[in-house]
Amino acid sequence: ARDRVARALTAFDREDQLMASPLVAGHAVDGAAHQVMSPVDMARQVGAVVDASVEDVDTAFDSAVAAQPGWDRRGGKARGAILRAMGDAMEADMDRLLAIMAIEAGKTLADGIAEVREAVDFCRYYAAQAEREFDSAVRLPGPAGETNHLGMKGRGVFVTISPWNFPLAIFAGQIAAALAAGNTVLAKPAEQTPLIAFEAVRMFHAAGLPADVLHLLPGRGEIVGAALTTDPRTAGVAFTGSTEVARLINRSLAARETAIAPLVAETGGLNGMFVDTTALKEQVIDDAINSAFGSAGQRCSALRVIFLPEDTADEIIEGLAGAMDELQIGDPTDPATDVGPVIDNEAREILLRHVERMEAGAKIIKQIDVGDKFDSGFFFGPTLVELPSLDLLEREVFGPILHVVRYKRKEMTAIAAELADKGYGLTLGIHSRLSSFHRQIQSLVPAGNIYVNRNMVGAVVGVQPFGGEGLSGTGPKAGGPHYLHRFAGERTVTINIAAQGGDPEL
Ligand code: UN1
Repeated sequence: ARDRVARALTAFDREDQLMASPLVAGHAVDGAAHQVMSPVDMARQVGAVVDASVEDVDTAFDSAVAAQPGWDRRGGKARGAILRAMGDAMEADMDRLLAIMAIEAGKTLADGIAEVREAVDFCRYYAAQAEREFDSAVRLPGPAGETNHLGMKGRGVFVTISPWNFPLAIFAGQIAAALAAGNTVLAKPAEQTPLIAFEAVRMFHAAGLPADVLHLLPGRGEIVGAALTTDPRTAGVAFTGSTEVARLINRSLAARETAIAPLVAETGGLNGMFVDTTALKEQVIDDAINSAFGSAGQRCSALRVIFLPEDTADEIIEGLAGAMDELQIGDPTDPATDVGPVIDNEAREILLRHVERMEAGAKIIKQIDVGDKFDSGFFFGPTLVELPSLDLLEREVFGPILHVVRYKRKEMTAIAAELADKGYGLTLGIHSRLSSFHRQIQSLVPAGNIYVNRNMVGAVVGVQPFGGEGLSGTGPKAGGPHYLHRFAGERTVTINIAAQGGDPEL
């Protein structure tokens, strides 16, 4: 794999530049391009992107509205076949996708491989569901003299707005779900990662998706995102990103005088891991390091606060600090690298300010020095902070910072309740050999995904459906059996069979 990625990177180096632009009904829109920079090497321009204009959004809507009934009528099997072809294409072109994500998003090779697999899994999972559930209505029991059938169809034009931290898996996953359910799609990628998105949309079209069924609209949230979510033609929005932006989208949708549209939102988390004295310490350390610092902590599922019992806290903290020394930080295209850069300067500034604030009220136990890498790319040393209380942590901190809180046995319930009060509910880790402890923590802390005696990131499509509650999102869970239903309209058809001379099915 290493050689193949190296070849893909070399091929990539030779290209003058990668370009991304709006793709409206298959046409790459021309315009003034601005630079896409790499988080790995600040001096390096990776490519350029032309942002969509409000007129492009309008044209894309016209085209997608016209194409939707035909796409829906094709049926689940035909739609599934195209999604499967897309999955196969991504699998076959994995090296190129890894290379683009490493340079544009700073993804390590291990993370990139997992991400391409996840994107492929999403396509196949939703394809299978479309094939199974969308071509026939379910007959329901009812009174004699009539038949009742429940069927599903697309809602119309779905808007997808995706994050830079999973610029392929979540981008393609949202699109695949909306398409599988019979919608046409207007997709807005994150501002930081238009290049991989452009590549993915071209691959969807090459896999047989008609050009008017999926449109790409890169650009800023304030302009393109706002145009997409205020438009009366939007039948629904799938969004992954911050809680604040999910609220804005909700308001935009609600302010329209057209159809009341669903929002499928997957937002932030303030994820905790609760450890008791029966936990296996080596396992705790391994899982905490992986969950907090993997992907440079840039996952909504990542561990942010570990709660340690006072009897074993010192030993575990020492183990965590030791394990942090072993982390390889640097070039994401080097297979030995564990932690790449954070996405951009703004992201790093927020982390730096957070640590400054922590220096006042908390104790910085350890911060890895990234040396001169700090000046070449947006690297940020993994940091371990001990908090006197949870009061200092109000919201999600998106990066490689792990907070520790020590607790006395009799304070445990109160501390868990304090975490619950923050209002998030995404992932939760529990390390203990007592099932009574598992049950107690689960009853105290809201979470959509609970991981017991293991790490808490990397939910597998179809196996660990993923999504949160409260400030963390609306559900239903991505990669789970109910997700597609939120993208679909249900239709109940009741027929008075006496009036047409008998049950047509008998
Ligand atoms: C996100 O980080 O935006 O389980 C969500 C996981 C991933 C998280 C994706 N599914 O780690």
